Amino acid sequence: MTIDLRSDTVTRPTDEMREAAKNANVGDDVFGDDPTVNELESYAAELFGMEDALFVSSGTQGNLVSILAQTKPGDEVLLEEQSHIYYYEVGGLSAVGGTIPKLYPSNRGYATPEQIESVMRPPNIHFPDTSLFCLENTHNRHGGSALTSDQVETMADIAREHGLRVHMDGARFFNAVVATGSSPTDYTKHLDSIQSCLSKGLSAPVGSIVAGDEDFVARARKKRKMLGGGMRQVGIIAAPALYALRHMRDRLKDDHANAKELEKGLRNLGLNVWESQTNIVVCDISSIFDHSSEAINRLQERDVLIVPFSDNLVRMTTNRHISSADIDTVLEIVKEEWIEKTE
Ligand code: TLP
Repeated sequence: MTIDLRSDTVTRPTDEMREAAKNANVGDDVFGDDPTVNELESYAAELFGMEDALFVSSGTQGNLVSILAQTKPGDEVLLEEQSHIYYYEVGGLSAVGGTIPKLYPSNRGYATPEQIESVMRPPNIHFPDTSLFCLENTHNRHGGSALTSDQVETMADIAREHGLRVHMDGARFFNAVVATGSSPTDYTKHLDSIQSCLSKGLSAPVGSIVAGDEDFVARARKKRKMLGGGMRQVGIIAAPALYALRHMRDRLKDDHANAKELEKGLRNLGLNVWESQTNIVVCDISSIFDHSSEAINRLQERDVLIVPFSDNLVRMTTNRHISSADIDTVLEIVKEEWIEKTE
């Protein structure tokens, strides 16, 4: 049996989700007629403590419509230097939105006031308008690090002092909520908009939520339409998404516990591993291999799938299909393939 640690996006829908999809009441959502989507959007708005919410096809689309709804072409958008929006979203904010990114440094996703101030521009006729500040929680390329709500407040306050709006890429927002013990609204009260994926650890087959105030969501809805995301009898996928949002949040703690076991086990094997705060484990393989692809290929031959993060780093992501027995198996295979066979 393959042990798939490539991502939490590989999670398949549960039987309850398939059942919910089969039985969903549907209508034409572009007319606002789909009762299941409407139920999902109002449940999400309440859960996120925002005025309104929008169901979108993916995290990438959620971030893009959020940026488009809060900027104009030529604006500058502040992004963390390792952020998913900058790294992995095909440059959509520039290609589609006409905005330019400016990157701020951080310590695993948390930027101090000084770090944020260091990239702020003073008013000047030559400069673009800086209109949006984005943060990522949990932070993917920083190994699933979770911001606390106090950290989000500090970052958002500085951005606001400069007249910026604040967007959170919360693809794994509920991992942060579970890891810190804060409530969703402890975070969202500091935000203008949030994008949160339902298709990762929550295991829905498709979709993300975008939330914010009514005006923002109305603009985002129109941008989604522009991008071809006005879907029709979409209750078919909104029903499993609603199930995921209602019932799958608490289970994320199991993924975190398994990631912790994996982190500890790899360290016990003498490997250089980042501290794991949620469901992502990042390991530096440069003391053994010239390139991460070698480390990955060796595990793939034993049916363990992981992904590269750089020439030296690999990422392993726990998810609903990974048990604690699987972690033991992975550690045994790592010991054989990475340590014993390279001695
Ligand atoms: N991340 C995926 C890949 O794109 C790298 C993964 O396997 O982790 N924000 C963050 C922080 C994400 O990690 C992702 C997906 C997204 C946005 C985009 O979500 P989707 O894949 O639904 O467009």
